[in-house]
Amino acid sequence: MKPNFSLFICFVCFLTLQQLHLPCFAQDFDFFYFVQQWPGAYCDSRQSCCYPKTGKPAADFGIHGLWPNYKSGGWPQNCNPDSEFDESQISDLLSNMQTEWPTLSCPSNDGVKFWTHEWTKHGTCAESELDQHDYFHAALKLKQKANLLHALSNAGIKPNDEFYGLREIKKAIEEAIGFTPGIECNKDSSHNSQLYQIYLCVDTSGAEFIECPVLPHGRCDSRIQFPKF
Ligand code: U2P
Repeated sequence: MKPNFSLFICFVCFLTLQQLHLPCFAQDFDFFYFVQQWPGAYCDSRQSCCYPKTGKPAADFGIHGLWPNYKSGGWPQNCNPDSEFDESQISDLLSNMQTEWPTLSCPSNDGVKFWTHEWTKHGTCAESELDQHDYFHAALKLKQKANLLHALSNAGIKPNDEFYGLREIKKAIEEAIGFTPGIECNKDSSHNSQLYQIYLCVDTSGAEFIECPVLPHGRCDSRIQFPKF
């Protein structure tokens, strides 16, 4: 009797989802990581770096991605193989994408490969909240709102190859944005720990910064280098 009843409930749920036109792949998530990378650290490491076809990016943080995440730690990925990256949906954003979300991978390219990867792996897991245009637009707006380089330079922290306290860097960003960031480091060829990526947490609408439910493990020393670019 009981198993049949569960089956019936499942069937009713399925019919309701169909009525609401909710896709069956709809996957929930708890918050976004908005991740920005410092090009000086990407290039000054063991991995190779190539400037985009449009030329050397500005000495500023570049967007890496807007990643749906779970409070428990993990994250969904590659949620909808049928949803392809479509440049025509973001044609009004492309010139901003080139300056704010530049690719640094080799061989040199125009960025479409990077944006396709980010959409396919991460963006498709947020489609219940943001369509493709909204997703990329949200990331561009967050970059402007965070203005990380300004927050750091206001506190005297500049990309000049000097070393700064990890706590000092976190404090400068917290004072400017109101929330504690996650900091990820990598190593240069002399094994110096350097500022590589900054993680800010964002609500599921993609518009508001929030306190991070969980912070990534950053692999940083207590003093880290802010390399020139
Ligand atoms: O950390 C290495 C790579 O794992 C992916 N990552 C990491 C943390 C997280 O919360 N979500 C996530 O996707 C990133 O992969 P990418 O988007 O670059 O392919 C990250 O670079």
